[in-house]
Amino acid sequence: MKAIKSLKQHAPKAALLMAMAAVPFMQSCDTGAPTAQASLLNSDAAAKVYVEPGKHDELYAFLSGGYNGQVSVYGVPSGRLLKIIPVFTQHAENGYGYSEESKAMLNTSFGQVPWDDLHHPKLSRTDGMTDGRWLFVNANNTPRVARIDLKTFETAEIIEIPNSAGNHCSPYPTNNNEYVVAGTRFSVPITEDGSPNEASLEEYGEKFRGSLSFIKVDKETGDMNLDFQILMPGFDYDLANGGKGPSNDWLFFTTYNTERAGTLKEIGASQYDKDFLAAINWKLAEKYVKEGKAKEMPAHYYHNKLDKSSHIAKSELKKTVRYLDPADCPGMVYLIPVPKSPHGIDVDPSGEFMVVSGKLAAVIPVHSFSKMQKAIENKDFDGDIKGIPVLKYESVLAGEVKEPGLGPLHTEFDGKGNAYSSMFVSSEITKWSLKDFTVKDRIPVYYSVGHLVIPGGDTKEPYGKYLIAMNKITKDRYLPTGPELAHSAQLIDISGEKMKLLLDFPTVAEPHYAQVIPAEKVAPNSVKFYKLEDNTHPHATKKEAEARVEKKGNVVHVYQTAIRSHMTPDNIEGINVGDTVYFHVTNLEQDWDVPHGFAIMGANNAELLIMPGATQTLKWVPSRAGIFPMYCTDFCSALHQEMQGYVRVSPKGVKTPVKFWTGKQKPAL
Ligand code: RUQ
Ligand code: CUA
Repeated sequence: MKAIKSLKQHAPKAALLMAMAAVPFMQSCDTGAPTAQASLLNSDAAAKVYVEPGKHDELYAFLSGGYNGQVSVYGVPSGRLLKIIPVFTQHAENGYGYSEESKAMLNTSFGQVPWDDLHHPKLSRTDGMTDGRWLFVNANNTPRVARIDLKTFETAEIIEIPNSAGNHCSPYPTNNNEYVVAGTRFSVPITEDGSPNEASLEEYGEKFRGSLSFIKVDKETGDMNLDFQILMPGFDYDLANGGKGPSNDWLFFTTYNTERAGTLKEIGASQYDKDFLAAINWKLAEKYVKEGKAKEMPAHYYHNKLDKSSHIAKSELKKTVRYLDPADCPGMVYLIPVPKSPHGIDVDPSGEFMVVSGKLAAVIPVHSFSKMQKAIENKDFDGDIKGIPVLKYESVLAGEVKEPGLGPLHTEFDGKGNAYSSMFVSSEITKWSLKDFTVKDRIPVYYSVGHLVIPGGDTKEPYGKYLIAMNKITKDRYLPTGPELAHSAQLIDISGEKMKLLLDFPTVAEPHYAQVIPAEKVAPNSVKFYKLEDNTHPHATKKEAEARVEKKGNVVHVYQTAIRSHMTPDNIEGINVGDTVYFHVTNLEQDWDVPHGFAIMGANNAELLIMPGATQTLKWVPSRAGIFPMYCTDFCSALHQEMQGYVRVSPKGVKTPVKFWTGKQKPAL
């Protein structure tokens, strides 16, 4: 452990880099192996996380699922998993991305993309505080931003981001969701005339550029619209966050690879001692756009929206995007040097401090917003890059946190003058003071923590009390489950001077960031069922008497209803091998927590899980003749097991008349 401390103080950057590469995970320098953890536990830890059966948790936590492309919802402090919300990945469990209604949600300019890598959830805001209306999340791989409606816990909308590759610093809202911003991690060749985005990889330095996208969010409906982009130098844009209070009009983005290395970035992007924090005055950008400074370029991207009353997702192909060039927009963008290869940028609740966690740096630099403004006023510049002034490091610096640990990644705040930073390499959380930037406490986490989150810790008034560390590596923390182990979250009590570990809980796939909000801001608005009378689905069947089968040529529409405990019709004939059959199933229930499922043998598809009052459609092309059972998959009543039926499939060309019935209903022609 000593070796690491001295390394941290004296070793040149290259040695630090090597040490980091060689030490994928490590226990805390100060407390040693996990065997020492018993003493770190609150003596009353169990009581603090115990939520009596039947009682609700105090907070909702929305954790990103990383490479599962979904969001998982937990109760805090219990760590109970409440729901997985499918967003960018097909979810066979409820038919998301498989049903005819939801398929379009995953449309992109590359076709239907059934998966993505979701990193950052951000709650919508009103006056700088989370309001519990929507959750914005990013797709890293095929650049997209989604909005989840927290009334229904459903993905309401997905917008693709053009001129982007690796949509990592995304989606970051301003204090009233005036904009949700998304920056590209990979720079790409951007051709303003619409010719193909192709260039020699050897021309990285000259031709590749970065883009920052500004998505406008409708105040009432939450609907997103890509308003404009800012074309930036070809760095890699990593993370972002909006200002608050005095810095309300600004957004900050960390950049790395300002060397613009096109290959072997682990070395190429670590040449310079400093990279940049890009500060963007979004109010000014908005003004420039209004004044007509934005130019338009051809683009090709999808915008998919779920219609609330029909529950059908519809896609729109967008063909242009507006953009601003910082060189034409004085005062809009500044670059602030930061120690090389920074990761997170987090703004403190007062809006004065911008904390930049440089994973390779031995200190955590804290920049000052007021000093930044002064430096701009005094033109304290160190030249410019493509017309963007570079401010002097010392002119903006408020101070540095010394010896925070190794590999700082992200910082959040408790609203009581303290900041908490995650240390990936030394596997710990470091608490430090915003007054004098000195370290006050540290606690080991198991292991290799990425993001951390404090309820409201990214707003102007954090709710304090808890911190959740989201760890990349679990190793020995749980019973082994073969080569792949669950990632883990750790709940830490931050209400006192000393941090105390309360609870470990496994997460679904890899949590990156999370958002935590008091339950009372979300729970009262939760929709219990959809009103049947408001269902505008063109294939809805609102009464059993209207259930039917219609066949034209080889296309069959089954208008089916489900109610405890039968489906109508439950006997169907007249379908042939190779027909395209659509089961439009309407759940007639008007009661909370009574979904019905629908599955049919051999379907090359997922099931449907139909919410009360909604209609969902399963497409099925039978490949062989025979009798095909279908049934409800969700145990909905004592007679759930009886909620079943048959479909007869006749060989191709055989003219079996179309007939359907349920119970006493007479076979109809
Ligand atoms: S990242 S572990 Cu994808 Cu938010 Cu920092
Ligand atoms: Cu409906 Cu089981």
